Amino acid sequence: MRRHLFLLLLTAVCLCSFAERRELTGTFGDKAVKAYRKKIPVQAEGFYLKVTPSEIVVAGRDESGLFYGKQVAEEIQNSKFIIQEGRFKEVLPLNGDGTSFEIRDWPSVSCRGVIEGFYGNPWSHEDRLRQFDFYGKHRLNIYVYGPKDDPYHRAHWRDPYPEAEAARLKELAQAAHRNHVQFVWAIHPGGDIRWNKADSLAVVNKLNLMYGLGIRTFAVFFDDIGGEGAKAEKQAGLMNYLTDAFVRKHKDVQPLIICPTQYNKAWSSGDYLSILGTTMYPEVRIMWTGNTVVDMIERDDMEWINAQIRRKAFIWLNYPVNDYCQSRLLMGKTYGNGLDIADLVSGFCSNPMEYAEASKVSLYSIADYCWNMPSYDAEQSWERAVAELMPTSHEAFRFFCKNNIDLGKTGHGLRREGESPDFGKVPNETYFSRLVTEADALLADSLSQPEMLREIAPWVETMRVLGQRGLQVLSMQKALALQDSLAFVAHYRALQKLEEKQKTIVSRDFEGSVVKAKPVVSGTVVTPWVNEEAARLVKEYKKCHAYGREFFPQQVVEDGLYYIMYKGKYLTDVNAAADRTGDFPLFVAEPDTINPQRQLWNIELIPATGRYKITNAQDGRYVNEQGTFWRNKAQNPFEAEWHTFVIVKTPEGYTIQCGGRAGSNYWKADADRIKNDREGTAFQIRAP
Ligand code: LOG
Repeated sequence: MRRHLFLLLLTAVCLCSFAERRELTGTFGDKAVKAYRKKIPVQAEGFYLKVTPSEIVVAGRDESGLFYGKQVAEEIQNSKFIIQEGRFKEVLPLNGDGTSFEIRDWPSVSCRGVIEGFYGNPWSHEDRLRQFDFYGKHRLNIYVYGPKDDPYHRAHWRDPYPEAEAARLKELAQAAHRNHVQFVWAIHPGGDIRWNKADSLAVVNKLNLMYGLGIRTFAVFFDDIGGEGAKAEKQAGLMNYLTDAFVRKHKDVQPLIICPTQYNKAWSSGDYLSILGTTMYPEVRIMWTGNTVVDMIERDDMEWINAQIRRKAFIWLNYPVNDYCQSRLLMGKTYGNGLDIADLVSGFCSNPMEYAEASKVSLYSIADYCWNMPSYDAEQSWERAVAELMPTSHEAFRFFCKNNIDLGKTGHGLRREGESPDFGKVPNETYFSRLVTEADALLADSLSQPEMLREIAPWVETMRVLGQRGLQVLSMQKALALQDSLAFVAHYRALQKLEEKQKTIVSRDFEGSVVKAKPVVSGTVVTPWVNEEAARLVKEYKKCHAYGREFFPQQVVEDGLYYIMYKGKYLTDVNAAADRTGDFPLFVAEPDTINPQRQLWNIELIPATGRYKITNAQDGRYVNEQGTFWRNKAQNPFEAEWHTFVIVKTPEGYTIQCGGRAGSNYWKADADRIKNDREGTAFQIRAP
């Protein structure tokens, strides 16, 4: 409580600044700050700050500490100083009114930063320059250069950079160093390396060229490869060779960093990791993404990997990278990493999105987390990031971010909670209108944060279209309730126009772009609701109205009951028994006159997938991709994602193909039953 009051007082006092104070600055050994030596934190990059109405003292443990301390001093001098609980490790009042105090601060993690390690469009030169200023300001101190689609990093790792690109890298290294950011250049030779002298020299040669550009720290990546290049002994041998033949030949080169092939627990097997751990020089740092490729890091996980590699792992956090879910922007809060792992890591880097500015929302929090880990508060940090990054349209940007949080289902499994939290169970006009108006507000503000806006514009535009689509769907709901078919069809056609417009929106449509994403906004909450509700309303409408049929998408098979036939035989539920699993329907020559339902199939378009569900009319069981009945409410409940089919009309009949997570095989008639096969059978589907 006392501390709270003091912080409040202090903020107030600092905001109404004093006339310029006398400044005394220096690093640990300097005479100017000799009197304060004992107060300077012992940790590298730490600083001590003393503020009184007439004086500011900034004493850094080293140059970086001084650099960070001076930034705080500048905030104080410019009356921009805001202090919140947990911002600094120690704040000590020197008097009762908040006018005089001391701050001692230092980082929790010694290597904190960013690894540009994603697939897709690498960041531009200007993106990177802006990043380094941002890192300096937020005390991130390492940047690892390793964009997968830079040919001189990976595909053509032996080749030198063309002159113009080399010059740019030199400029980048300088800009990084100016901001007290270590610039690490990574080489990715594992795809085609031959384990011989010539290729070892080729790596040394390349590193020497990069050294010539002013780069002083290097990494070697072996991720996402197989075959010869993936051998632990060979990789460890190369790292040791490079340490001897290159690193130790230069006084100013830092120890190497390796990204191993087995860079996460799920992909680790055999003695790969322990070979690295035992044979590679202990100063070589080893990167690690956690229990899986995309994972948040906890203490137990660190203990496990550190024991394998006999050193502290260097974390490569695959967040907010979106190269495997390119339609989504990950603008939510950065949460889930343990607050107690600082002493177990040798470094902590985030792999961001190819959208450099948009990534800053998360990188801001990565910086907070790494600087003062025990006090990290994901929510508060996110709020501050959002406010800082879009000061003029803060509310609109905040709303935009809240609608771009989750990744959806991906092979890597990470989900992020809290998307579109105010959408509600019964969607209403207010929310959809807000999607439109906040998008307009952001687009209108493109001058104040042009780089951010340029990146997110396709998503902002999509947010607006999504709002407009939602409004049309609500109007369709009303028209249907009023049995007003004219209005219903008119709104449906307006919706179609918006969908056409949505299809034209792509990101990164510049020359040479590797990836053009199709933006999706609120892909977990609002977008599926709009899509599914529209499809559901059309189905309802078609049940009782004929007007406007030509405007609705043609269904290959209209919802209803059908025979599914092959060579004149009827697909039949011979053991009709609800809630049973594992038996299968058979093709039977005779029509069933006693239980005709057993030969009738309910074929129904499911709005959530746009594919068909096929169930038997007798007992409601569905047939899965294997051609087997599968219905057990507890263990095998119907899931549209898995159990719906694409039906296509061919000259010979209809093919039935699995969709979504069940793969893409077809139903194939095999003797008297259905099997799952790469090639399909043309079935007859006809109404009774
Ligand atoms: C790649 C990385 C990519 C990320 C996410 C590592 C070590 N390597 O699965 O370049 O950005 O996952 O897609 C990776 O994470 N491979």
